[in-house]
Amino acid sequence: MRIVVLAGGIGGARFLRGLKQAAPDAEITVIGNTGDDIHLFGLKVCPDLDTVMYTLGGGIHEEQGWGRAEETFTVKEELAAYGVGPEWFGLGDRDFATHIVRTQMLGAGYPLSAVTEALCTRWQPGVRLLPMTDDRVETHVVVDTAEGRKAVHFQEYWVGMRAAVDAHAVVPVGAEQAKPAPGVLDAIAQADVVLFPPSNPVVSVGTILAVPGIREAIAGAGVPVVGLSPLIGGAPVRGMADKVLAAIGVEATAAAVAAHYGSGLLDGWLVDTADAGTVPGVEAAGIRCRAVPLLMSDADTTAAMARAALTLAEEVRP
Ligand code: FO1
Repeated sequence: MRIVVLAGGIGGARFLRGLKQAAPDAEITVIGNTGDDIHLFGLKVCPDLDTVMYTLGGGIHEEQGWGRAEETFTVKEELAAYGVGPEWFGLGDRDFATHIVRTQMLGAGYPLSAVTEALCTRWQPGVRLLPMTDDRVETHVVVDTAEGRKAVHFQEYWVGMRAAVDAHAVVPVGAEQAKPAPGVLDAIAQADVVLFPPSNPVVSVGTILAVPGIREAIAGAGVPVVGLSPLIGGAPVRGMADKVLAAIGVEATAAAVAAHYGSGLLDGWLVDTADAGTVPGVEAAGIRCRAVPLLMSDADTTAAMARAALTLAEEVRP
């Protein structure tokens, strides 16, 4: 079975671990969000691609869900000693090596997709990890600051400001000019099922869908598209998805996110048992809906979620 998964960071990566356990023989292609990418210290950092690669490759810092395990921060301390910031983004020594290799290869003319493939040769994530595009896309968030209303890089909003201020708009800068990376449209065309994991629907899945051609390819693939709600009981399980959902005028509920993706895209939607009351409403919107436990508390629960998504996909298969 060929499965395509649109993944962001922590939630998507954790779901993928369960999907691999639930469907060990499946051929999984991950279309990774690159809107979170940031240039720091002359290096290109790809947080969502690295989170998937490290999580599935066994190198992730498990509690954090990002960055490497057994990390040290000597380089970061030395940079701070020179007064070179930003200090709010915690890049560890092991993680720096990934960004140095990536930046070196990009500088030699390799596209991000080739660089990602090369990095995955070391990590063997057990999935094909494709960036959504090889072109530069950076998500910026419009906030009010002491200097007035301005757009800041997503990481500055998410990490630097801890999303403590309201987001007035979320803009994937460069998305309109971006092209799907090599292999992305083919993977969607050949997929037996497409999954939207519990990633951030605005800055992760939403950013991937903003690359011209990707949404259309998924909507037109004629195969089941099934999503899993990143919200349980009206709140994000982790992260601050509610902050960016508010920016686009979408209520932070499982049903509202399903409606946001729309029945033109989604065939099935899994909500947590806590939100079982929303099932009829989602089904009335033309999206088959089931309530199952969605808290990825351990590997077996996550695998059960993945199995439920694949089962729902078979139920809605045209
Ligand atoms: N998230 C934080 O909350 N604090 C950090 O200092 C931080 C550093 C960091 C470094 C590398 C990396 O790949 C991810 C990092 N993240 C950090 C997480 C990152 O902001 C998010 O994983 C994604 O951008 C959102 O999914």
